[in-house]
Amino acid sequence: MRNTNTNTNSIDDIINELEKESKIEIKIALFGQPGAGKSSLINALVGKNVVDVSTETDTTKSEGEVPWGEDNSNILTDLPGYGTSKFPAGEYWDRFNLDEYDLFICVFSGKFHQADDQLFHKIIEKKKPCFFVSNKSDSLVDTTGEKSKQELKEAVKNDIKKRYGEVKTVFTSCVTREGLDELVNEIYARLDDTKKEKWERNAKAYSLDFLKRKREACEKIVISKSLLAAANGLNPVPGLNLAIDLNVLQKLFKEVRKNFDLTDERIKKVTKLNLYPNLANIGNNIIRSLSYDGIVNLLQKQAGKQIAQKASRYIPLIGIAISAAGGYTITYLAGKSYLNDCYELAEAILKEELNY
Ligand SMILES: Nc1nc2c(ncn2[C@@H]2O[C@H](COP(=O)(O)OP(=O)(O)O)[C@@H](O)[C@H]2O)c(=O)[nH]1
Ligand SMILES: [Mg+2]
Repeated sequence: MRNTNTNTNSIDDIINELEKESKIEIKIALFGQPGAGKSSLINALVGKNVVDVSTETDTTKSEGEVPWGEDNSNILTDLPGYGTSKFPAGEYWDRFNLDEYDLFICVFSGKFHQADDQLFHKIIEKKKPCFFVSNKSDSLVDTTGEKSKQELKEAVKNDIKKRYGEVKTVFTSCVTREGLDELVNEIYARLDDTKKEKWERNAKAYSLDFLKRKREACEKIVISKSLLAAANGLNPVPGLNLAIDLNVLQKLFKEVRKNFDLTDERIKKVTKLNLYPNLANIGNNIIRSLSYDGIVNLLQKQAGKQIAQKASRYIPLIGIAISAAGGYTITYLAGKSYLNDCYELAEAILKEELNY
């Protein structure tokens, strides 16, 4: 028997919320000339190499859809050339279901390419959120040596403005990482409110500010999943008042770890750097706490020693906190402790990347 009706309702609400949240899709389309750096930018947004970057710029093919993030529910798409014989303009929009996209990013390097003009007009006509990325900003130089980098950027912006009016242009470099934090934030600004937090949880952080926001966005999931882990386990075994569902916690930990992109490989790499003494410990915790035993260990730390050592899905709480609220506090503290470990390690990695 579940505790009370009100309790059951609120748990159902949480389950509904989490289900809704997991079904949210973020779909972003990148287009632009081969060699402009679309694949490189996709990898930069995801934070790892998910698509091949081409060395032969004139033969680069479109990669198509790249699913990534929690449940692969984020999609970055590299759109092929518009209005070619293979993809005629008239069929293009429907063929790639472009109505479903949240955002369009036109990528170019150096001068804006006339060939992308038609598709961009179509996007504006359809009132879809869009902006420009002028990539390879590292190699933006005036061959005559007369103009400064800032002047070159102004010239690019003016060219865009003349064509399309006020549309944002972000200058990026996948080599120096210039503008990548701005890119991540410009995408955030254009997403629906319902999608913003998911973006914060999944996109690669290029600034300490974004990493903090990532932690906050993750904490909301920790709160609801901790409640679920405690409430789901209510009376699973006759004679026990409460148990904690380890399965729910394990999934939560995996998700948080993924949001901070802490693969075993990355953890080992950073802990070897010996940036500060505690880092190796934190890294070990993150890896170890993914097993049922590790989770029980973490729960015990929050609750004293009163949780039974039992590596089955449900961990009974004996003699303490005989209420869902008590179970929730313990699971929440465990979840938060896991999140803090992930954050601390990710912060050390980012500071290293930013040469702090
Ligand atoms: N200098 C410089 N080269 C870049 C940058 N971004 C991508 N590239 C290079 O440009 C080439 C084409 O990149 P790719 O991402 O495959 O372009 P795509 O055809 O638009 O997908 C590759 O050799 C990349 O390494 C950048 O910001 N600066
Ligand atoms: Mg490509």
